[in-house]
Amino acid sequence: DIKGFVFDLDGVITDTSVFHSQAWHQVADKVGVTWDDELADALKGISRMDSLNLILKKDHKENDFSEAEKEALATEKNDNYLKLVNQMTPANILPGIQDFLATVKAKGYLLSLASASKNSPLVLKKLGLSDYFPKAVDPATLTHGKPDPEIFRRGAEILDLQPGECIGVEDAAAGVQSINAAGETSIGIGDPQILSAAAINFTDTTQLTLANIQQRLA
Ligand code: G16
Ligand code: MG
Repeated sequence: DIKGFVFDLDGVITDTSVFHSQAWHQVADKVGVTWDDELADALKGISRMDSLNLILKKDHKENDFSEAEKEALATEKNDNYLKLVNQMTPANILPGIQDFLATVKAKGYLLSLASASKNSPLVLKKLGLSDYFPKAVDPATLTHGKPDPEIFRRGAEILDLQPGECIGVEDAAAGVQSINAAGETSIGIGDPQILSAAAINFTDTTQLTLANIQQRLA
């Protein structure tokens, strides 16, 4: 029986995946790496440093920067990102998400957060959703990022649930892989071709309802 939901944040609860992309795009331009949609998708769910390394690798620039220079580029991306986050309000919650959270909470399901983002507490606060997520995996404590199962496994653990009792909700291919490898039921929200590994595909957040989930699992 499903007893809990382990949520990704960026791209599922809110549209910050666009902000992450915008912030990285500026850094890519600066280092002379060509930006495209495929790169933007590959960065979803990937930690800050891993993202920078992926960007540099795309145009074979991974050896062109010292560790200190890479730290500076990652900080620059985060500064770009925080400028966008600081303008956020509850209007940035994706459609249907607030209703879904309220419904599952009222029905007694447990909720936890499995976001790779070190900015997730701030983002939840800007959205007014912190109270739904008293339990969150701290990404700073992880050994491996998505697609490794560690983050979603911990998302179940902090709820005292077995992975089989949890549904993980993701917008990134790396995140869906992490959910599946953790032994949870995966919901992928977004392009069904990119998220084909998900047990359940929804094209957008308005489809995320308990009725739709029950229908797809039946
Ligand atoms: C998110 C984003 C990624 C971002 C990562 C780290 O993961 O999808 O693009 O690189 O967090 O974010 P930060 O630089 O803020 O620590 P998720 O897991 O919430 O989708
Ligand atoms: Mg995401």
